Amino acid sequence: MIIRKLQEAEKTSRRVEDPNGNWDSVRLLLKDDNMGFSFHITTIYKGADFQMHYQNHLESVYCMSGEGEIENLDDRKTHPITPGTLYALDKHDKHILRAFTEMKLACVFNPPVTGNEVHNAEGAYELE
Ligand code: 9YT
Repeated sequence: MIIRKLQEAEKTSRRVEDPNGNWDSVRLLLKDDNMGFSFHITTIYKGADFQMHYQNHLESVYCMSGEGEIENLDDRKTHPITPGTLYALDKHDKHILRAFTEMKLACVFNPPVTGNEVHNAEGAYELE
């Protein structure tokens, strides 16, 4: 069994900051935990407005707090994100995330991220 605390994990290398200043993320579960997914608590900073495209991963995101929106760049539809909203990028959907306030999100990745990824120019993570 694995027991971890966010308050302790965020003091370690499990906490990563976006080099572009849009978010930070604490990876509570990573590939080497052998769960088949990774689990992250991600903070999106107020005013963030950025594109992502996880070509190699499926991602599910649950909003715990804050307000924002997601724009699906395939159909150009925009969806509000408020506490209780889940979005799942089941088609590797290319998207823009906008945070009107700071947002706290719980994110799951399949396959799991290793902890060393940074977004490439497409806003994707390479497979390692
Ligand atoms: C909202 C979102 O896409 N979060 C992704 C997780 C975060 N960027 C991370 O841990 O790399």
